[in-house]
Amino acid sequence: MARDYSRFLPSLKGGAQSHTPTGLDRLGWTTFFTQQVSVDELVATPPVRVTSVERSGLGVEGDGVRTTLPPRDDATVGDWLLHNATRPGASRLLQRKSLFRRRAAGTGRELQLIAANVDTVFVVTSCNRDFNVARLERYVALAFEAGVEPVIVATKADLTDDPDGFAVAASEVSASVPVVVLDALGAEPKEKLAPWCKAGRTVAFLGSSGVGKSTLVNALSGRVTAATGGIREDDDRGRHTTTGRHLYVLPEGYAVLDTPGMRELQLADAAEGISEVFADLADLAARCRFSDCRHEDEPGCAVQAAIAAGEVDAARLKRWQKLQREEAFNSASLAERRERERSFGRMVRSIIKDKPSKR
Ligand SMILES: Nc1nc2c(ncn2[C@@H]2O[C@H](COP(=O)(O)OP(=O)(O)O)[C@@H](O)[C@H]2O)c(=O)[nH]1
Ligand SMILES: [Mg+2]
Ligand SMILES: [Zn+2]
Repeated sequence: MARDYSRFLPSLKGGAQSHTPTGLDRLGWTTFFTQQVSVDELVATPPVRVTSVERSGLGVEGDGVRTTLPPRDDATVGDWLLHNATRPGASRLLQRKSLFRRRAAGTGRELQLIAANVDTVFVVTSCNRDFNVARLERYVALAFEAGVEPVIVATKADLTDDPDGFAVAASEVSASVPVVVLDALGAEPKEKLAPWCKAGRTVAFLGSSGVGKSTLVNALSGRVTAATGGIREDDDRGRHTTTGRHLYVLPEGYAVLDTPGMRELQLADAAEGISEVFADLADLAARCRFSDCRHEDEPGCAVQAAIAAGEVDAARLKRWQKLQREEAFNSASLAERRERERSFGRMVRSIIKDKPSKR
């Protein structure tokens, strides 16, 4: 029996897309996901994308489907699920192209899922006191670690005399990260961000509160989609409040994610992302005489040699080392906590085993 499942096959094959995508395409469905699913599964459990996460459940959207699934910890906004209409809780979560996570603030410090299947993240700062190279490096490392392409966007170009100075400073974060400087309230955003806002793609915004993320979302969508101006989306401890994260599917056929501002961003399990941002330094370090070189006063240090030659900024080395220390501390404490939990489990099991009644 021939079944028509052509609507599940992405019609976008990359390259120039002149047509407006329909159905699942506009939600970001690609062959990456088709490959994970059998035809029978596609028909029985059609794909839906998580467009919002609330305490009460997951808002999902598919081709002709818009519903709410029971809350679950393993899914986040941007995820794809195979919608099981008879047992919604059993809907299968598909493997992700990319995943943003962060260490939760507070005592538990567990990893929180922020967003899945994002193609490009606009790391937003503004041409004012928010601008901070160390913070940009941190966000870009997070993006690299997540498997997402970062683009630095510096807003409020209209409020500075020196937009070019900010552009130059931002371009020093990483040679492989594009930089866009713009006035988010002006006419520029759509055109300047167009190279990354293509049909079938998903873009997201990261950055501190007040830098203009929601303003950009509204500029792209051409209407008021997200609330702007001092709306508290994140409490003092960096927890998301119920105003949550939303994925907006725009008429142009790409999806935009507006994430709450993140006041504290601790990197954990992000060693690769950090090495990618500081690839220039990591390459140099590989040429130091000692493999455990601290790049201080060791003989044969290629990093210090590059600093002496004026090829590398000493402050950049300091920021790299600080981020590495922080990441190592956070990752180690996670590993230690897991180990404590394991040994506690072992102890409980041995107590149960040694109970007098068992003898
Ligand atoms: N002059 C100017 N104001 C901006 C620009 N971008 C954002 N704003 C203003 O900055 C405030 C915070 O913007 P919002 O989009 O809410 O920031 P978010 O917290 O990152 O979502 C709002 O009052 C915006 O109108 C810009 O490029 N130029
Ligand atoms: Mg906002
Ligand atoms: Zn060295």
